[in-house]
Amino acid sequence: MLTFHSEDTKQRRPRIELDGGRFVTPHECPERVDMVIDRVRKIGLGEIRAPRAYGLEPILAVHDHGYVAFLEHAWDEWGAAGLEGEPIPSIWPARRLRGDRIPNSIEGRIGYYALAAETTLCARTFAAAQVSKDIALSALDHVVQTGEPAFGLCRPPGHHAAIDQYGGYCFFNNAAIAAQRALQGGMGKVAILDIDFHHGNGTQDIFYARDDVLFLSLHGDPRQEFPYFLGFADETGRGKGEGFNVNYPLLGGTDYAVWANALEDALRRVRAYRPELLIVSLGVDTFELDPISSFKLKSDDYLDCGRRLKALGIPTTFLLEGGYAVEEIGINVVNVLTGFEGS
Ligand code: OKP
Ligand code: ZN
Repeated sequence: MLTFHSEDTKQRRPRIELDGGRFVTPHECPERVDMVIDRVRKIGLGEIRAPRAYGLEPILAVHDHGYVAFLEHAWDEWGAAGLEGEPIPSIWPARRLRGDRIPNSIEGRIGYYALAAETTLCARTFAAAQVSKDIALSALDHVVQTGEPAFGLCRPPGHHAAIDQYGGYCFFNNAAIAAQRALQGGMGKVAILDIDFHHGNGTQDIFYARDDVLFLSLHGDPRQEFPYFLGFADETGRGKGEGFNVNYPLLGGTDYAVWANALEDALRRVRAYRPELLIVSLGVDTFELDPISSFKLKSDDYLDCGRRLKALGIPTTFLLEGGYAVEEIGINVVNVLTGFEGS
């Protein structure tokens, strides 16, 4: 299987993450990419290719223009306002505040466009997020052109990025941008299966009222886990999107037997939908040793997961989302891919 990769994703190196009342070294770090690409090389998964540049247009096909412009300039504006450190929000349009007014001040606007505060902006965030999207689109194009699977080693991840909100380490929704391009290229139906530990609230947001993208997500129950305010089982879509959004909230401690049961239900629904393309939002923070998650998957379970995905027989694009057990992220991600390849 081809891997699409660029060292330029590592240009984003935030120094702080707000985690439970203290600032820690960010979990979503550039070393994650090194570990995955090392493993791809070590086991000889296949050729590693650089992405091509697609520009802003495919981003603007799913994200709000003002949001994208905000991300482009936020770092410079923060500094120009005399603010120090990394841009981080401190106020939001919470209930009964005006959510329909966009402030001029950078401190106001960052709260308007952020959905959470753990993720700081830093120099080159916009550049890295663009490269991440280029990796996703390059992988997508390869799958569309050849029918062969491909892996996009995306970083930063994308699935929390909503139409006009960033957070949860995500800025541009790589999976959604890829799905939208596939549809614009003439496909009728695309399925996005999100197996990251966290609910893909951004992907759900973008396609919630549409029937041309089936979105399914297996994740930690939002009563217990980030993003807390979306990802419940009763969110099934709106309008003509009714029935095309499927959430599987699972309790902390979930092991592979329980998780695979939910996966099989999701795969049954994918089959019934008969998509021309499957995009897998591939997070491996379901791993038992993940530092911020609470599922109990083991490294060998990812091989089995890959085999089950392969059994669908649908052209498949894998895009990296989360996974923060840095020592094992390469093994776990590549296990899904080798399981898929049947090796
Ligand atoms: C991004 B992705 C831990 C809180 C978790 C943010 C999680 C973002 C996950 N104390 N905060 O992997 O889905
Ligand atoms: Zn996650």
